[in-house]
Amino acid sequence: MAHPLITEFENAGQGQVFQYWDQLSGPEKKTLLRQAGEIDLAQISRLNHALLRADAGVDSRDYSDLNPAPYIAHPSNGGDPDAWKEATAMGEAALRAGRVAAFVVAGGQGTRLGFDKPKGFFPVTPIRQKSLFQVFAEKIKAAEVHYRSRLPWFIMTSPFNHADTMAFFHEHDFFGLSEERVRFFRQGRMPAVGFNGQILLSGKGRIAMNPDGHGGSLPALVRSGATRLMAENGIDLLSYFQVDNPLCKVIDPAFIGFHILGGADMSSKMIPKAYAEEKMGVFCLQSGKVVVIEYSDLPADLMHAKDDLGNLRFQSGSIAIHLLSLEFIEKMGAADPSSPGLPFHRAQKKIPALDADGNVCLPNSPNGVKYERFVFDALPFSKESVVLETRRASEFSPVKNRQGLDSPGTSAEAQMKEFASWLEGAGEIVAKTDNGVPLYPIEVSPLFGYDEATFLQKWKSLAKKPDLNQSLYLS
Ligand code: UD2
Repeated sequence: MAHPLITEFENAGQGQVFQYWDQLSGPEKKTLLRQAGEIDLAQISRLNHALLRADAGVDSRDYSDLNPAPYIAHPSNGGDPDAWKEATAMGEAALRAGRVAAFVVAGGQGTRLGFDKPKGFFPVTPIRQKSLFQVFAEKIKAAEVHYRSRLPWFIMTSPFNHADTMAFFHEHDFFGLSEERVRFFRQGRMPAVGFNGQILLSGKGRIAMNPDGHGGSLPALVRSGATRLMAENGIDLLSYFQVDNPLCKVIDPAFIGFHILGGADMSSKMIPKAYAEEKMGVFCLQSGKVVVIEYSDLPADLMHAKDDLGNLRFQSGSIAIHLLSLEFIEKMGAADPSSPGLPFHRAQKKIPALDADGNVCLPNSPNGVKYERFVFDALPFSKESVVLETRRASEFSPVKNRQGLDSPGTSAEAQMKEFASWLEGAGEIVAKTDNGVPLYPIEVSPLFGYDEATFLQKWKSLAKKPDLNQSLYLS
């Protein structure tokens, strides 16, 4: 008699998953059954029905009531310096009280960068070539020292990079952090399907599975016990960031303060987009709620629309930095049916899969879709939601592509420019090229200064200032 799971798949029209069953060894059968057991067939059927139609790639949502989302301006762009001071003081108090934990989503596959290891291992700093994970670890360590507080760090991996990520931290002694305060957990995964809705195989005994998107972080935070740990330790705020942006202020008191003062469940940082097609989600207001419309979904006329001053009307780009309150994560990530849950999106991909002869092949054009959830889809469920402007130069220079825009080269330059601006803020003169890049490489360890204010403090305390006319590493 067939295994009940096989019968279930056959009844759901997904019997092809087990078509090579008779050729599999005992352990291979076990692996396949384990993978198949993770799949919610009713959910796949619903998603296929809703998202696989020929026109489903074209977003069919109604955008007639879409308006730009209001945001709190940065002082360099007309924001109220007193309000920022008040918020910073409020955030610092929350940090000293130990209310905050850091959280990085590092489960993505980083295919664009062409790096065959987890993206957090990528060397990014201009001189020391520190990895992304090391940069974040040192920022957290520095904030712990500065606020005399404990800052736990949650790291979401995927089932594909979990073991490697943990090994990397062990190998590097957790970059000086206390091991018990760094917690790893895996996000969920979803099967890839062909355009006919059939679940794809990546081997005769293996289903083509993918991470379920960074939106999977909310259920994973609950499922893994991270939220329970937060509650037990008096932590009610989570500082969320992506693994690809070394300039990110992992811990930002002003942001924390505005989130608390605004009574928000989920808050976000924005920068004005550099140009209409820049690949960033855009903060909008829809039915009175803040939402992010991903760049690929924003209709062209809205993407290019200008306001009376000639600026982009929908200019607020998301740099994927958020603050989330514990209660909100618990509500959004709960497994019970009362949780609103996040919608899935489809992404057309070239998925390595078995062909009709049972050989694995990487197609030249998309052969199916991955289903993913996006964390920013939680925003409209937030009772209040603060959108805070930040400066691109000081907070956003991700490493996404091998070359060109958002590449290791542009990110190293942006880091050096930022470090140079800190030195200039201290009254120093930094020699630069015509493009404003420091002539001599500069790197400031987060342990020396992790933002302009902490840098200034340390710089002023130096009895003897280093020579700026040579490569400079400050640690
Ligand atoms: C994201 C945003 C975009 C903009 C940009 C800023 C989406 C859909 N788009 O674009 O609007 O804000 O960032 O840099 O988010 N990840 C996981 N698990 C997954 C998938 C992704 O942990 O299953 C992580 C990944 O490791 C990375 C982050 O999420 O840290 C962003 O993923 P991405 O590279 O797919 O997002 P991107 O650059 O297309």
